[in-house]
Amino acid sequence: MATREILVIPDKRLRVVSGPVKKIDKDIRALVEDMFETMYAAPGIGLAAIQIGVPQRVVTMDLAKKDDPKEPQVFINPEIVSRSAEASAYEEGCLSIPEYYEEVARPSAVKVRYLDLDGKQREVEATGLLATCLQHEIDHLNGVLFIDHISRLKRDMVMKKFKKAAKRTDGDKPLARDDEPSHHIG
Ligand code: K1U
Ligand code: ZN
Repeated sequence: MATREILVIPDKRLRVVSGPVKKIDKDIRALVEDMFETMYAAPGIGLAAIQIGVPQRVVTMDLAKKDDPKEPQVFINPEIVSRSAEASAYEEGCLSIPEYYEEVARPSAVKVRYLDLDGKQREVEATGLLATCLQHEIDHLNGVLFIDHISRLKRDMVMKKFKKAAKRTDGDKPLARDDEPSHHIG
């Protein structure tokens, strides 16, 4: 088990559409373990695999109240099969957009089909926080972020702030191969 680094905007990998899990094997089980460790450490109530750079359709979640026993849930290849016409707004956060919270309106109920860790097909009729969190995480699997559901003005402001922060910390990082300058002095 390991805690993995959570990608933060404007990291382009957060815009990748994740691929379906074909076989639930030991690698997927190890990924799920790492996702729970990373999610609990953050701390967060949900995590999509792409947030740790793995483009596979895997989501972990735990909506248990603070001080209550853990309620870990895994959703593999989740898909929304129906959504309510009625919408409700909930203040959302995102581990890939730290310390930014904004209200988002989404369908208040969704039916989600998914595979559990044993490969069994299941369905859940979600309302409340579970409905919000499932929609937020399934968005991640499709390269969509919750700021895509807010006004352009607010989104641009958030992106500007995080782009500036990324530029500041870029100087601290060693160059990756792709970032190496193409011309050298001396
Ligand atoms: O996907 C993520 O980035 C995780 C995100 C899930 C989420 C939160 C709220 C609404 C929709 C989806 C988070 O977990 S943000 C952190 C958070 O909400 C939280 C952290 C600690 C205690 C309670 C909540
Ligand atoms: Zn998120």
